[in-house]
Amino acid sequence: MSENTRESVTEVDVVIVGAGFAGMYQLYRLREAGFNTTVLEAADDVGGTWYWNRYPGARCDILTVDYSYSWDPELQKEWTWSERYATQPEILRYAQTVAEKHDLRRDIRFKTRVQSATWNEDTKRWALLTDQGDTVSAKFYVMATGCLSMPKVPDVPGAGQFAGETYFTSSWPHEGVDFTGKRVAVIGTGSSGIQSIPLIAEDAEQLTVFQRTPNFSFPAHNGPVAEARLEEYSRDVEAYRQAARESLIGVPADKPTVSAMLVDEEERIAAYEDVWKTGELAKQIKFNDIQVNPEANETHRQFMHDKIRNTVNDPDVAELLCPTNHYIFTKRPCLDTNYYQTFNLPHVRLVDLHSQPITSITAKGIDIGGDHPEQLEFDAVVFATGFDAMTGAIVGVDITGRDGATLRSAWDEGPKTYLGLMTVDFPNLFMITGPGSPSVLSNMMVSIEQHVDLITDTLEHLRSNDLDTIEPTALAQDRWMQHGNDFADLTLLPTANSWYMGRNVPGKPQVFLPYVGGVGRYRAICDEMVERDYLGFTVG
Ligand code: FAD
Ligand code: N01
Repeated sequence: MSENTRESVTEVDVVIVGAGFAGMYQLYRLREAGFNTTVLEAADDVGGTWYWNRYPGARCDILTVDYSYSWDPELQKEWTWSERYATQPEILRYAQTVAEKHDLRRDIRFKTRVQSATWNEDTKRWALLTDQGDTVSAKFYVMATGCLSMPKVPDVPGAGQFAGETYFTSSWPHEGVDFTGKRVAVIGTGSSGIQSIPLIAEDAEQLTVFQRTPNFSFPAHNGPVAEARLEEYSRDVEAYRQAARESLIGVPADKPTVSAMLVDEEERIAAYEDVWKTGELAKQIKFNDIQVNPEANETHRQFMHDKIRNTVNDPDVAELLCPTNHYIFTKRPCLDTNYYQTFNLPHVRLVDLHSQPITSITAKGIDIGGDHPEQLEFDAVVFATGFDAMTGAIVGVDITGRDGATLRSAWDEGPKTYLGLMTVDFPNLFMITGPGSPSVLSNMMVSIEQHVDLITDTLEHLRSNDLDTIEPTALAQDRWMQHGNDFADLTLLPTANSWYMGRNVPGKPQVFLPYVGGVGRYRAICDEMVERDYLGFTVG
């Protein structure tokens, strides 16, 4: 019998699904704590996001000195990032270096996708069935499957009919793509589209960008990390990291204390100019009412419109690029290099899908309708259409908990969690940066490390107290969801058609997915929960 047959069962203490930054650190911590742990990963190497998203221009949008692990002081000292926002290959190399240094790969099974997971109430164990036909049985099960790892299925009429080259930014070919001399279409103008469009335009003979919603994008001003910024970081790295853990979004930054409506226009514009010149996501919100007061928000939105109008030569194209249907910072803002300038190039065209909607993708290209229907022909079509964010990869596994409860049904009307960590009826199942935690509203590295530390400490607590299971109470879960929704509703964030609200995926329940309270506040809540003997959890 081969090792991987349906009858083959591997027994471990903990199974982790996913070998991105979350799964890698979780493996390290659990191994150090003496838990027999295995990781199952669909890809053929570590890196997660940075393994899959290899499109031209892929970079992080949090300065990489911040977007890096803090748990390996030696690595922290030795590793130097070559740019403010490192490229995907450099971040992937970093993940691979960590895997090598800590010999992580020996406990990771690559090319193994988890299909289902079932809780057995008698044995108090999870059984995970893989696409290799074998089962991994574990007492504890950690989903480190990522928030932006399940690509959205293209909901464009005729998708799949195109006979030319088709690419997805979310699973770009490892060998790269040569667009030289080609007629290329890019669908989508979120962060992935905005990063890749200028570079695709450099090579393509013709580039047509299909835009449904324009986004706010700031110049990244990439280059070496400024000396002053490096100094701020290296003066006392541990203090800097601690400040990140206690901050709003996981990067040390002053909290705005002044209303945009209480300063004069000159001061406001100077603040917005500063944001434009700095290109740092973590330092973009200059006034305390930008995310809560439409009038205040409008002042920053108008500033951005002026910047776009001053950059794009054709006034009609500039207007199309000005976001008017959502407030600034209610969708994740983008960082770019020459995005708006790209529309000044003679071989680049912008198609506004509101006036000329896609009627169908055809074998030869894309047909658009409206008052001026056209049949456009392409050699390559790039989908930069995003992800089924935060819940997609979790419910992508067929998870069955106590008494046959399925996670898909439990989350029918939107995800329900306590602290974004666990769900009622699914004992011993943890989610790293799950819905209901700060997660994608933060520097993910900080949120990942906090969840991994919390999960590891929890498993150690159970072990040292001879306890087998942990699960939230229904009351705690209900109250946490209520708190998260109430908090989000105090802001403008739920008003946008964003993936934060699940509005990008047809039929997905519309609830605000991450916790808006900030990483510092959330950490304090988790710490208090532990101090009060796992308040809101039933342990047994
Ligand atoms: P991932 O890196 O997504 O890893 C999840 C892994 O789980 C994947 O390897 C996947 O193959 C595997 N997996 C999923 N389902 C299964 C299954 N059923 N069976 C087996 N394996 C499975 N965040 C920031 O904070 N700053 C940034 O600058 C930033 N830039 C980003 C840029 C891009 C292009 C994208 C897409 C996201 C970015 N993010 C950024 C968010 C990013 O996803 C996180 O920062 C972080 O990398 C997530 O790590 P993770 O380990 O939680 O998940
Ligand atoms: O995805 P998105 P993404 N027809 O959902 C459009 C992180 N990230 O991969 O807005 C036509 O933002 C869609 O239009 P609309 C970051 O957190 C970071 O770009 O739904 N268009 C939108 O324009 C980011 O927020 C970086 O109207 C369709 C685009 O496709 C998150 O990942 C880089 C369509 C999708 O944008 C997701 O970013 C990359 C359709 N049927 C990603 N369906 C950094 O810079 C969708 N669209 C660090």
